Amino acid sequence: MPLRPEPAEHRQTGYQAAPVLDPPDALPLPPAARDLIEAKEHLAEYGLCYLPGVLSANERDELTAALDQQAEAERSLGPLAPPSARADKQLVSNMVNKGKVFLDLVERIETDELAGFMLGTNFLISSITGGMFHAPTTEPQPLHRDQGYVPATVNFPAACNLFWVLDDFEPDNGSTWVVPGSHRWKPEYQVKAPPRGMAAQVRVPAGSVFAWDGRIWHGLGVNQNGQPRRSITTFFCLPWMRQQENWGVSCLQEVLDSASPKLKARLGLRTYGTLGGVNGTHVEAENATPLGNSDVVFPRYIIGEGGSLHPLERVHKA
Ligand SMILES: O=C(O)CCC(=O)C(=O)O
Repeated sequence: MPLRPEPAEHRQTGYQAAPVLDPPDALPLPPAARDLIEAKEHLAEYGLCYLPGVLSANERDELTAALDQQAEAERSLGPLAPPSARADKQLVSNMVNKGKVFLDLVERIETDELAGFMLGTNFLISSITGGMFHAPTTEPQPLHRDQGYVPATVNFPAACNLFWVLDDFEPDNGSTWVVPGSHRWKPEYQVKAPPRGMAAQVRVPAGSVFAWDGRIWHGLGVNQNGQPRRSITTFFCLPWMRQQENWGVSCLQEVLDSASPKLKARLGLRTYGTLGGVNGTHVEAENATPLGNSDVVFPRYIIGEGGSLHPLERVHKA
């Protein structure tokens, strides 16, 4: 007998995949999930789920008021306004820096459970974005997969979206088009968008969390009635992937100073194996383990050529 290695389980997360759908058919839309257990079952089967009644009326009002205020402030920045601030569908990006109320979504039980189910316990914030319509639109967004930059042969979720729904998502106000079950298609169907006729438009009540697997084909609908259809999108990824926002540069120091250890870890300030360290002058790190995960402690200086010391500068409020 030639010497051969022993086969072993190699999954990094507890995600349980449903069987491949071959031929690549669309499933019906899932019903509302009754609890987190059912929500996870829907994620495995349909690749998406929505769980109503997650945000209380007060939480929804607070998030809506904070989003409205932020959106208006960014629209008022004149020539400095970010590109989408004056568009009919305004996106408010990098919400990590825009209020604790948005960051609190990351630490909720629903986030731990749903993103953790798809990505394992060490998942990272890839981006946090608010969205609202200011006027009707004419074109739907092309169908796409959020992990379109990951090779199609990757047969597990590498990213996932959790939408915190602040206004009812209805076909008239541009609710999301989705192709349920498309996360279970073979890789050759995960590259080119399927015919639009395979997609269905969701109806998700305000106060829900609406989640999908990064492999699901989907796209924003056409807003016909000019209603705002507001939401906050928390987008997460595996701990060994690049994040959508370059937090290392753009996260304000004030935010890090007041962040809980869990939030810091979600922002990437906990090493994952050998990834994510900040190397510089000596730091006293209480919890550092040679090959395990540990909180990143910023060194006072980065060491340059010839041992020159460069203070580690971080982004502060002006
Ligand atoms: O807002 C939606 O319904 C979907 C948005 C989306 O898929 C995107 O912006 O990439």
